[in-house]
Amino acid sequence: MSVVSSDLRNVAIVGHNGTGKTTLVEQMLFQAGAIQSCGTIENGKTVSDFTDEEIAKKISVHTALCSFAWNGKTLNILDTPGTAGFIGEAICGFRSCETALMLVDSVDGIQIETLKLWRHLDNRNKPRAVFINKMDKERADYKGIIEQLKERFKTTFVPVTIPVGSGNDFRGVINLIEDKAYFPNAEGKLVQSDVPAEYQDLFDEYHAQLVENAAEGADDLIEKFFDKGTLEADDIRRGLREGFANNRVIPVFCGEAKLGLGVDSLMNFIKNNFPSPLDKKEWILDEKEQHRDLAITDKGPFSGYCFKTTLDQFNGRLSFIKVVTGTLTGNTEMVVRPGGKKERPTKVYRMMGRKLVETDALPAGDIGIVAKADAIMTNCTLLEDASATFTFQPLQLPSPVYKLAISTEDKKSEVKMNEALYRVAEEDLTFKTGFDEETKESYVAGLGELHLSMILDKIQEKQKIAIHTKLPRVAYRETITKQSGLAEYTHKKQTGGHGQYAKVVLEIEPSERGAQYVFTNAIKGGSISKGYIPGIEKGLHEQMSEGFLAGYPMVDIAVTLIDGKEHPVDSSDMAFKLAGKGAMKTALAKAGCVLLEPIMSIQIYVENEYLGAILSDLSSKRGRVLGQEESGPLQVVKALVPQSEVLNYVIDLKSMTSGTGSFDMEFDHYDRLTGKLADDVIAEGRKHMRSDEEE
Ligand SMILES: Nc1nc2c(ncn2[C@@H]2O[C@H](COP(=O)(O)OP(=O)(O)O)[C@@H](O)[C@H]2O)c(=O)[nH]1
Ligand SMILES: [Mg+2]
Repeated sequence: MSVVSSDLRNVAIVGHNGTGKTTLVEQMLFQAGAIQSCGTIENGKTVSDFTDEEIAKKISVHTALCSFAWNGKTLNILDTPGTAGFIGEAICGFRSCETALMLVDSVDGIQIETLKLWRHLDNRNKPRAVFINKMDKERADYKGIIEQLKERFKTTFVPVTIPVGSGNDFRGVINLIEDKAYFPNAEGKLVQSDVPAEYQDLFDEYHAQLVENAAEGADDLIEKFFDKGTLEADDIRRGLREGFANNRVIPVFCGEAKLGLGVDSLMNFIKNNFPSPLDKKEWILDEKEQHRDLAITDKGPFSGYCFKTTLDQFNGRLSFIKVVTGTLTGNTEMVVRPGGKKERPTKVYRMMGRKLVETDALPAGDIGIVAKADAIMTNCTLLEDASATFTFQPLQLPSPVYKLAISTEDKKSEVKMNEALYRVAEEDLTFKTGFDEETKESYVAGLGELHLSMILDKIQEKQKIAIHTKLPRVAYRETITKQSGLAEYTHKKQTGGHGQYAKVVLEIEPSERGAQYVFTNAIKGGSISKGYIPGIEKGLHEQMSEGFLAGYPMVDIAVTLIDGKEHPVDSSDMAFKLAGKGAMKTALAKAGCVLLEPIMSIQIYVENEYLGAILSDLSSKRGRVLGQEESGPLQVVKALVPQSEVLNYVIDLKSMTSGTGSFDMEFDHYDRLTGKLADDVIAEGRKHMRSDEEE
């Protein structure tokens, strides 16, 4: 059966870890008849938690796509992880879906990731609904949780379903729009019935609120509501639909995902009232790098983007594609930007957890899979019309803030480790790996401890290798503080036939911060031939990269070559390189070498109550606060802090803010390090210098 764009509903299921997202998706699939029985987290057989690590750890780590039919519509549901380290995967979900469904626990209410994900949805102005799950839990409090949401997020929450009973006694839901109740029968199947008489008062109370909130969804309905004091059923639906699509009202549902209670009311609301992709627009960058809206439409040539890539053991590279305009089929020829390579998919698929289901076509607004298209990477724009010049807005992902140095026992393990790490980095753009030339360490960088440990554990287990981690070395630098005065060095050796001879006289002085290296040739009268100058410079560079005090690269030095001497037979590039290096070393000894440390610019996002703790911690870390401003419910603190103090900031901030804080960090500049801290770094650095010399 072919799918039309107006029948599509794309929904990202988000929420704090353990609120029941994966279980809810399983029930949706079951009730829609897409699967014959329900797997559970406990037996490790759910459709959307299918990777070995997810089954073993019982948490979602990847975003899984499930496409299925529900009462004539096609739902693309993305089950996202709710743990901080895997926010990148949740962002893939936001990017590709027009709407989100936030799961909240009926007892725990708003949790850390609820807050953070809410902020992400706000930043994207994404329409969202809330499902208050686990109504069967003791002390479940539907009304209380809705009050908590209102208090916290200061927007209009409108209950669409309400629970019948609560905790042990939870037995069904009342649908306020339909004026019906749903209870499971003896076989566990949901049966529609009238609203129980003892619930009529509660129904009336909630229904009155529903009408009032629906009126807020559209301006003309507000007037109508004030005139008549109520709204007709169709107007209520329209008000909710428009209010939801414009992110003015947030419909709230309740249920028990484990048993499927409340799930069909939710799916029906999605089917009837969630916007189709045709009602929404995509953000693009035009040829002048200006942001523009692009309507999602089935007209015109195919365009779309890849929002996620997985490297599947059996199917090779799988590219998750959002179709924006036109239709994508196996025959669609497209150009891939950036890069400009051509691809033709041959086949296109829908997805059901790990299973690919071949389909004829993916219409505009649809989400599907192209396999083995090696030119397509996450964030690529795909265009059938090769002359089109726009690109789609890439995923707005957080950059890695937690770095570890890694090593293995032997070369063979290292090769295996690196291959595996590069594959992960291709799938997960919040993860980076590489070799740091300065500190001579291999590293991994990610969003936190759990993020990195899950990646490394999986590789150790699969490749049967041991990976050791430690905090990375800080990339200190060295520089000088005064003029050296004249410094000279003669390299002279007589070994059998040819000798070696070169003499260099130079002077060094500090240059401005950031200048790195400045070279002036002030030789008069040609005491050294021009041809030897590059050799001398090579020697200078070598000494600068080896450092003087503690083995760290030297920066911001101006070198003036003043004089020297050459020999008609015994001089060579090599001899001048060694003389240059020697003269540099002599000069450094006289130029007051000091250590420089990297200073990071950091932006910290915390709630007001943690501000005091954050500021005093920054000052104990030798940080300098540059400013502080309010951004919605958060305080944003900008500061400069030495890198050596914030290698573990992910962990420190987590404990200071009960996990609610977050931060971005980037290198800013180098600054002088003095006193005992500098002495310690120098002593440590000298140990390495000595062991290097011994090698
Ligand atoms: N009591 C109760 N437990 C539930 C319900 N829904 C899910 N769970 C359990 O909550 C745990 C977390 O569920 P999961 O679907 O993995 O949550 P996710 O992390 O949000 O995907 C599992 O042990 C589920 O069996 C529910 O409605 N009631
Ligand atoms: Mg899950």
